[in-house]
Amino acid sequence: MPAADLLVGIAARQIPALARAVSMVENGRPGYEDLLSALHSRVGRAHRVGLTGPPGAGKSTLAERLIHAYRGRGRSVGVVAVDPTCPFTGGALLGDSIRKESASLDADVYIRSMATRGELGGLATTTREVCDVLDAFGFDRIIIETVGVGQSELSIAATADTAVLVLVPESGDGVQVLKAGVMEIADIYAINKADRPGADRLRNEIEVMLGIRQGNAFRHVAPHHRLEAAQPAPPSSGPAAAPAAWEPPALALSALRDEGVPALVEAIERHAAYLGASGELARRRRDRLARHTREVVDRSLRQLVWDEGSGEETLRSGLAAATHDRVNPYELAHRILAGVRKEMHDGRP
Ligand SMILES: Nc1nc2c(ncn2[C@@H]2O[C@H](COP(=O)(O)OP(=O)(O)OP(=O)(O)O)[C@@H](O)[C@H]2O)c(=O)[nH]1
Ligand SMILES: [Mg+2]
Repeated sequence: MPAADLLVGIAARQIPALARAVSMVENGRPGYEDLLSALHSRVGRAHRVGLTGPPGAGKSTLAERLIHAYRGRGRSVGVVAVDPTCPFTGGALLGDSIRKESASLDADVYIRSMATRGELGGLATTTREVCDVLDAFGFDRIIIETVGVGQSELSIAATADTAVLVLVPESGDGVQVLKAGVMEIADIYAINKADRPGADRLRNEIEVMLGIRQGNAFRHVAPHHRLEAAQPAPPSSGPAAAPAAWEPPALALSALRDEGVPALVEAIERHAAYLGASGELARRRRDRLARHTREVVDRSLRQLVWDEGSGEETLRSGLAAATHDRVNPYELAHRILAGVRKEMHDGRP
């Protein structure tokens, strides 16, 4: 399908056009940057929620609960699952109604699994761009599921507006996780599988740790920290009521039993309101725009040197010309770059 038809299809909210556009971006097929560029004016309306956490923490189960919750509020939802070890089946929890809706023309739910490919950092860019396509399509909420708590996963999580870190009682010492700096990025801590023992302890540790960060170790800690205590927050009276600083809540829930999910939805909505009212959303998006632009330039430069220019050729001939221990990588790199500069100067490639 030509890009122009894709644009028309996306404007008409047709799922097949969306699916094709996402594949085009995911695989970096010719013309994908032009497509993204053409869609750009429609990007920025969706609120993006990152679900990050260790393998098997229940992120997909939770994502499906969130889909239901959002649908109940009349919101449309797109989901991007990055390299899940247990891919979405679109089945276990998603009812027939939602699967049917996905197939209909005016779809309100779309779930997409992405396989890991490309080098580190590249995946974050591609994920962001796939989310941009979903955003342009008009989804109100976009959920990004990433497995793991390493740097590369966190860089994907950082493309979200609201980062939810999903932990489980088995995650072990919550304080260790915090100390590792892994949790710095989270706006909301979701302790899933609270139907199992240990959730209260983990939640307590997280709250104490967050309190210490904010200079008051016990500010967060409720008199008791049971699952039943995780009630929805009082509804905020609109964006004007948003606090001056965001205090990341730690919520216990059970995605499996569908307990505590409304409180999570409420926290996400409160965070969205906070971001808007505090100016933080505009700031984050500006930062992300700068980072994204740099990434696009980096990507184009790599392409210019290695794919379109003579870089690969110079590298190969340089390696072939001498025994390996004689090749000076700095000299060779300089030669490669000099070659590319000359090509640019001469109007090639
Ligand atoms: N006991 C309990 N099990 C749960 C809960 N939520 C999810 N699970 C189970 O945990 C397992 C993993 O759930 P997933 O939703 O696939 O977890 P995930 O984090 O998406 O997994 P990956 O994408 O592979 O990292 C499944 O067997 C779920 O049924 C929960 O709240 N309590
Ligand atoms: Mg999953």
